Amino acid sequence: MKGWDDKKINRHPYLRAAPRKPEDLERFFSKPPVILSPERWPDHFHHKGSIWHNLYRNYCSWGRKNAFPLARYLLEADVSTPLFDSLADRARRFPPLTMAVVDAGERSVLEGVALLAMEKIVSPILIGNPSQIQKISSEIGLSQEIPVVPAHSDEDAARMGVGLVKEGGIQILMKGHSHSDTFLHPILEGLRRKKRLSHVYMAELSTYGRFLFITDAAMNIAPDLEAKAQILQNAIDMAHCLGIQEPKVAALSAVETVNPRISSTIDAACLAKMADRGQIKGAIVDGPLAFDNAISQEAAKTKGISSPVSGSADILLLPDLVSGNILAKDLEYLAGATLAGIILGASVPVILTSRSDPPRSRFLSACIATLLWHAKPREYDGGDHEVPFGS
Ligand code: COD
Repeated sequence: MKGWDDKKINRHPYLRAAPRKPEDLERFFSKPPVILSPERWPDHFHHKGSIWHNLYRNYCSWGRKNAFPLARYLLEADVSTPLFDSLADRARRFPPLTMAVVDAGERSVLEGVALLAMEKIVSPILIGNPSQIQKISSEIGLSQEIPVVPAHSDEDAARMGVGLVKEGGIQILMKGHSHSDTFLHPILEGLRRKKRLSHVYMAELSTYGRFLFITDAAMNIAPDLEAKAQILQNAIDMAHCLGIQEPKVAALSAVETVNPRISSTIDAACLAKMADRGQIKGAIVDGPLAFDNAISQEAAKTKGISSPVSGSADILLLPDLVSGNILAKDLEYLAGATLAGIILGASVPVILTSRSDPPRSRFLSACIATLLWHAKPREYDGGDHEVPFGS
């Protein structure tokens, strides 16, 4: 598993002692909690407001029962993500929203939920197989007081999640271990509004000083120009909600010149012109751009391109789901990006991360969902769920 890297574990006295198998839990919990003493942590632990600081503070009040998910979280938190940390801090200031988790009976899903519940970012409701949920919850020290709604299959769980949102009182919906398409069908049927639904991966990388919004890598398979314009507007609105006032958008293709044989170059050029004419609002859009000249001014200079977006793109609009998905996972696995994933345009913010994404991605996605909900509470709170897209 990605997070369980022996080199990383051995760097920290606490993690070295953390259990790697459920059987080790007993032995681990019998040790005195002094292993979590701040003197033994790295320097950045001491920064007030840092993840490490918050976790230590919370650990003191949660007790040792929660040490296991905490250890996992710390392991993954051994990546510096100042941008995500500051958004998480903003989310901590709000009272917890209620979040339903569809198909929750899987370890990394429940570890993400445990972190969120412990930090009181959300109040979770779990949907899925009750005995599976109970077994994993007790292994990881997740409170037994979290409500569980039984479901017999992932389709059943997705339908129930959508049903609960429509009944009211659920402000965020999270995909657990179900397949994306199984999760998305009932959402399209039940939570569609006037907007097209689209997905954004937010990526933070140590090599790039700002967030990268990657869209659409998980929902719209082969969008046409009209769909791309809507996907882009959703991402721009999301950036505004998170405080990026005039995001810079790179409409990506393989090259930076229009080539009639590469249709994504034509779409990208049209999107840039649509933004010039006010058909897409609130962003500086340029395209076509190739990935290198979108994120590197040097690369753009070498190719003789002068673009206000080069080197400082906030949003990457991808030609299709396949290229977007490969880019997001490349960044995650080869460049160490931390990702959060959100579906926009539904009647509540919907969290969609890959099933292999770590608990920390789920945690950060829920922080983003919280901020989005609070940025537009009237839009999300009790709106009409039945307005079909395109009508
Ligand atoms: N927003 C709003 N309405 C939509 C959207 C959208 N993004 N997509 C389709 N619709 C509407 C259509 O207009 C139509 O009225 C109805 O929904 C059904 O449309 P279909 O038949 O094209 O859609 P489905 O239900 O067959 O498929 C929709 C999915 C989102 C499930 C599909 O596009 C899909 O499987 N996407 C990829 C999901 C995935 O596997 N991701 C993996 C990466 S994690």
